[in-house]
Amino acid sequence: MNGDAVVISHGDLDGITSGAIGLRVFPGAHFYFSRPSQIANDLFRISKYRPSTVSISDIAINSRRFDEILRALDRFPESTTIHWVDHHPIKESMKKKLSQRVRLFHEVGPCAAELMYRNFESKLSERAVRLALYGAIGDFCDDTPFAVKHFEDYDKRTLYLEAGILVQALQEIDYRNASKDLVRELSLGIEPSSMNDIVSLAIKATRIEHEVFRYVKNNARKLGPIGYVLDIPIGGYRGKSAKFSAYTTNSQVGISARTSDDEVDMSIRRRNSTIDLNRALNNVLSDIPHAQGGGHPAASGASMNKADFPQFLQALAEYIDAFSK
Ligand SMILES: [Mn+2]
Repeated sequence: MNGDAVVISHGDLDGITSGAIGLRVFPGAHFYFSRPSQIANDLFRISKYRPSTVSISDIAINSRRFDEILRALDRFPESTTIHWVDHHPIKESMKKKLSQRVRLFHEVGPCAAELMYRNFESKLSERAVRLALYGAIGDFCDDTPFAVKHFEDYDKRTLYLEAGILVQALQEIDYRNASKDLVRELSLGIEPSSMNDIVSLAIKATRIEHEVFRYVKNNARKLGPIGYVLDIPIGGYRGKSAKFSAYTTNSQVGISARTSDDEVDMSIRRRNSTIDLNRALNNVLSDIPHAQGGGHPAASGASMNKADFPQFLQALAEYIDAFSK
């Protein structure tokens, strides 16, 4: 693979659609999934192949791993062009440092797929707009000027159906294997409604989601402004069950947590609130050793030692109460 192009993206719908746009810009590129905790390692590995181009999309830059990422970027030959397109919050100082080596296209608000489209627009056909819109729907970034303008060009309801099929099917796909094919198919312009296996999975996932809702309704607990549910008896559905926890307990923030051995890992969502969850976590987690987390203002995640979870809930509840006053 020496000298080839490489596209790296995240495993959720925005990641998959921004990756598919990457494959349209760089046809024949190798495709890999990554995530914030893995990207430095993945870049180290890929640098050995001296690729001509690397396109990274929808991968948040973790401040704890920033130095590692810079070291990995230094391993690439000068001749490698590296594009990094992302929409997760990042410190201005890190942005500057990163820009010395990569072509950074960063904006908070739009999804990564929209940013990929806008960054490479001159090399893309109109088909890629639909991918950008599916990513926007997937990441709840469908109210940007770009998205609103382009929804007018199609029947928006059909776009939501196509994107909804993908969102739902992704709950039931082992993303490292099966979704690689999905990225390829999307990059070829195949619509989700034409992928029989994806449609079946989407229906299955939707039925399971209704069960998850009933489970959360019966099992979510409340601590002040937080509704939370522990260890739902089914894999995945974490963002959804976090959201349901907030609603079914009439709370501003919902958490769905999964415990394993000594660790607890959770998805966090807000409901009828403007609180910035990424900022809240930065604040609250700094007092908890070995904890990490962050993400978007409306959707974040965190992990920590199981024993610290009650203290975390209490601290987050106090932070939310102080914010709402
Ligand atoms: Mn995203």
